[in-house]
Amino acid sequence: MSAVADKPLLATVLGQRQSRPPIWIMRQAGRYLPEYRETRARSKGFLDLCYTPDLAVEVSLQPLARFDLDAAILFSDILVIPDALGQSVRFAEGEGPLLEPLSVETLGILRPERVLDHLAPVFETLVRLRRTLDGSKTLIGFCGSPWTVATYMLGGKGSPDQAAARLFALKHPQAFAQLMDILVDVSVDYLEAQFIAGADVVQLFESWALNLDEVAFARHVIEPNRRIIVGLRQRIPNAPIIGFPRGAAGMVRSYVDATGVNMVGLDYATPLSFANGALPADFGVQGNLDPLRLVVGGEQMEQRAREIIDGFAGRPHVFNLGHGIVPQTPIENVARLVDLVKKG
Ligand code: 1CP
Repeated sequence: MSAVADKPLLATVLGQRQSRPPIWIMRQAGRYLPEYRETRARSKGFLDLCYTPDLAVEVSLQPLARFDLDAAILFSDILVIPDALGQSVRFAEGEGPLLEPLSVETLGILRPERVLDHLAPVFETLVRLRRTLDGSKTLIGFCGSPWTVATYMLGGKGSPDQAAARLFALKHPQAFAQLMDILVDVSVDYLEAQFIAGADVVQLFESWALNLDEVAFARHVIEPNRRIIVGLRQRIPNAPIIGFPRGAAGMVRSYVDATGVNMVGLDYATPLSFANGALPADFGVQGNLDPLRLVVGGEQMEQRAREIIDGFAGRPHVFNLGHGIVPQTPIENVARLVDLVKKG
């Protein structure tokens, strides 16, 4: 980790308020950029892109070549973990990910001991990014949180209600706990290795923290994220961590208090007044513009972006979307948003 003071985004995650919020954009490298599609076409497939440092570095830096963003995020995916564990993971062109769903009987195929070796190219990508990046830019590593990764491992693909994982957790609590233990342990190793390779901060993507009752939320979201953070900080003291529990709603304060994240990412359905009321006055937030406002641009985007900046002006704030940027986003709208956030 290099000097915090030189990196406005890292400093904000660590609790320092800035006169203008720093900005990065979730899923900033990817399909809305023609240069990404060009690099993707040169690869042998999406996972090959993630595991080829030359290409992954190129793709990670593409958004920073166009826009004055304050951070680069490692180009990879949350599903490299099931792949590294030995589960079959495919990314069909133009579709989402497809996994061979796990069952109680097939849990035993998972091989935690091979994860770090399998993911060595990801660490190499971070080492090279660290060397290349300007000193003012924050380098973000990440992993999927255990519940979110488990929804794909059990359901085989993204689903609107995560029913496969919710049913599995209710019907087979012991097998489910075993799976979560594996994911917690490998995530600690994986994130530790990302810091050693040069990440300044990591984000825990809990993209499917929706649709859980409070008991399940405490058990499947709060507790595993807390265990990852405790485990990680035993190895990397004070490791800077952003948690993004999408859909946490009324559970956001419990999540923040129990997990120990430095900053919480808010989805776009979270009202600014609710967040300000629920969170401690000096606690940092990231977010939370609706990605579809970025598709439409103009006043629909600008007015809301200003409301968000004003709404969180009293606390550390990293500007971001409230979920990932979508492929149909016009590039000129991204340029305008970055300009507005940085200059007003
Ligand atoms: O065909 C292609 O080129 C693949 C499209 C793509 C890309 C560009 C996928 C498949 N993943 C990614 C990159 C990615 N994914 C990054 C890289 C860096 C960046 O942010 O720029 C990151 C951080 C992710 C994280 C990720 N993958 C999440 C969490 C964030 C979120 O958006 O909720 C999730 C849920 C995934 C799974 C995944 N991988 C890819 C897709 C299309 C999906 C979502 C599938 C679904 O709908 O459930």
